[in-house]
Amino acid sequence: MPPSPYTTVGRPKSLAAFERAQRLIPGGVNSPARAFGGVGGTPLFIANAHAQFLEDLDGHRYLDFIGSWGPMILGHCHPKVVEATTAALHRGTSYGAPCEAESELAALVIDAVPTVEMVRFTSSGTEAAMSALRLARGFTGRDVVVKFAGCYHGHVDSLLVSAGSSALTLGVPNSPGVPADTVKDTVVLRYNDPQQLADLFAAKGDRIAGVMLEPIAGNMGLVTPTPEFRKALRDLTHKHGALLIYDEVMTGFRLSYGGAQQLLGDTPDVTALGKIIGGGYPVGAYGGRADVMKRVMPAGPVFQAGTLSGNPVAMAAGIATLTELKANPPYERLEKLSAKIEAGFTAACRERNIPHRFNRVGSMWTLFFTGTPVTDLDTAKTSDTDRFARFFWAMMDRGVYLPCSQFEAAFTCGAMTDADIDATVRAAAESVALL
Ligand code: KE4
Repeated sequence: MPPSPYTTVGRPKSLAAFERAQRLIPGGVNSPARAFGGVGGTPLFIANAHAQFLEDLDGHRYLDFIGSWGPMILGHCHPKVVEATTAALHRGTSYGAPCEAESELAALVIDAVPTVEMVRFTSSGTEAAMSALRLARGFTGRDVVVKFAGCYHGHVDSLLVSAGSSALTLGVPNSPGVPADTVKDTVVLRYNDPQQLADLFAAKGDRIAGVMLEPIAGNMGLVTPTPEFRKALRDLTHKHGALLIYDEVMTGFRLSYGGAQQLLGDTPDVTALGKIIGGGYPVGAYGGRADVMKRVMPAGPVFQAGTLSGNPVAMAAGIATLTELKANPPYERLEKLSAKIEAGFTAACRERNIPHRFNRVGSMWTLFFTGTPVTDLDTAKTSDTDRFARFFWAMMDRGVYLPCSQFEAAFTCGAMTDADIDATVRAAAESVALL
């Protein structure tokens, strides 16, 4: 990957750090989404993060619109999260035995997410999605699962087909190492296509264990579901006895305190969660109807386990984060700040006659460089990714850190101020002029 001209200027410490990391870690990163594969150049190595800011090794400070890919809705080092985790550290970091913090966070999640009656914690969103899928198959006794092109549910073998996020960015939607047998029961449909879903159920309805989707998608860039699509999902899964699984790892506690399902008024059977519920620590969760969740071992026969599931320090971070979100909901202010970004970015593109689509729900948004309405993976892929890469680096050089791919959602941070948003809009106007 040739170093971008941007990164050789003024960021030599990141360059050196990346060169060292590449000798030690595949691709120099512990997750491909961070490798800047979609924008070229060298990933910036972060020295520290506070509130709405990231600071790289070379001392440059950026407004952080990636927020660790979603978790940091309150901003970095939120005092209440720091206080809670510091206290937890001194009580021991991992027990391998139950503790009350797990029930406390479970109670907060159940109180917040409308359809979750019981919940099990994992250590990542991938584990949550994988376990939800196994549970659907175990509960129904069926094998076929349905996902949608452009939706990403973590690196679950049976779901790494037309995955979104970095798999899409890196142009390898079907990963090597996934045996054909593993995905033979995975059907991939088009997002927002109710007819295709109806046709599948007509043909295989009695074999479908579950249908999994991002209820508001972020991993092909931000894509919203049509009411017709959502109605078909719920009606067809009900009619045929399949489980409807909402992957809210990204949207949970992000779009409202009750997630996308509360915003939309939807009633999935199982929900996968992650990111914000860990407040920056490794936490995933899956939950839903009590009759379904009671099939999870040791209450039921469906196996799932994890050494660090329910980790007491991670639980403390999640409890502090959700308690703060409940006591001081940031959603109205995030809506206002994000609406200003949408207005400013679209005005800048219009002024320069640059084809664009700005998709947004609350504080999740994507500026697509295409003139085509973006409603699914195919239309997302009409975007000019080279233009996005130039925009990304131009914004970075103006102190704004965006997601390093056209096919991701940006996250407005709760610690951002009106002045931060005004600066971001100014940076966009200058950057768009260079495209
Ligand atoms: P994790 O295993 O990365 O915690 O969660 C997987 C996952 C599941 N479901 C949804 C809807 C997700 O967005 C994710 C992870 N999101 C990506 C970015 N879009 C994480 C970034 C990365 O892989 O480094």
